[in-house]
Amino acid sequence: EGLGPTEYTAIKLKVLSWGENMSSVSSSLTSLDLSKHKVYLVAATLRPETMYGQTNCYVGVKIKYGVFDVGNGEIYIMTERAAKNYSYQGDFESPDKVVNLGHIAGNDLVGTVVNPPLSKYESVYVLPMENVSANKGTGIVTSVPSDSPVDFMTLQDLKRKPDYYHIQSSWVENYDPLPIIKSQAYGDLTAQYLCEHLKINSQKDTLQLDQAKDLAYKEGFYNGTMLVGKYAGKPVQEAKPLVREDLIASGDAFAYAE
Ligand code: A2H
Repeated sequence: EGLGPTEYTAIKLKVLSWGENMSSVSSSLTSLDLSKHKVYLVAATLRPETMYGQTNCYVGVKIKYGVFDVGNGEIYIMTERAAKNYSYQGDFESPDKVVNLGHIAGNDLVGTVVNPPLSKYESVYVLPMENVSANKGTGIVTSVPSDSPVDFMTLQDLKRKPDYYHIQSSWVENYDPLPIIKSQAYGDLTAQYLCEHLKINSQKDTLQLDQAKDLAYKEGFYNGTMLVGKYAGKPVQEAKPLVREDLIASGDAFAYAE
């Protein structure tokens, strides 16, 4: 990667209901009353302008997440590593303001329903992805299958083999990629175009997915136009920092660097 720190936008996906897998988790966490406590899965993104196209959220099933009371009346779920980094940033005067309430395995979060800010889909599912790294961002990825090739291929895998991935087909079948950005080269469903063009078959094709990621990112950034939202008609380059500022101002996101 580059020389400086990576400046992510941390997106807050509010937990609306826990999935069935949470029944195996310590009761102090599952009994957190979601009508009283504001609990969020926190996903790190480099493309805040794509949040209009969120269709689900991804976790690594084997990754260990922490549940953190961050002191402002909100509870964030992310890796312990990310919480530690975050505790030295933002509004915190001291890292001991962040209190670890317990741990959850990624697999326990699968099936949980969350609200993705700006998306047309108001409630989406937490789903398993093989390519989530525990050592990058928050360990949680919000899925934009219109513009992220790995998000698209993983969603395709889940739609094709729900039983194999231990998910219900109803968690994926009604969530199709949304056209949110268009470019001359790849149209308005960039990820699907590139996956078909490069003959990518599954989320396991990591080399081709890296290639598709680079192509999608460059074309989107330099030649993409927003199709939806407040900045519809504007170039992605212009919209990107504006959407980021809006998400932070509305309390739906915060800056996170590492
Ligand atoms: B991006 P970089 Cl639409 N493991 O957000 C694997 N991938 C992770 C991750 C983790 N722990 N944390 C974040 N990411 C993903 C949107 C998006 C992203 C689009 C297109 C491309 C894209 C929606 N998913 O990323 O290695 C997140 O997905 C490709 C640049 O730190 C995050 O931005 O450069 C990006 O990878 C961060 O990757």
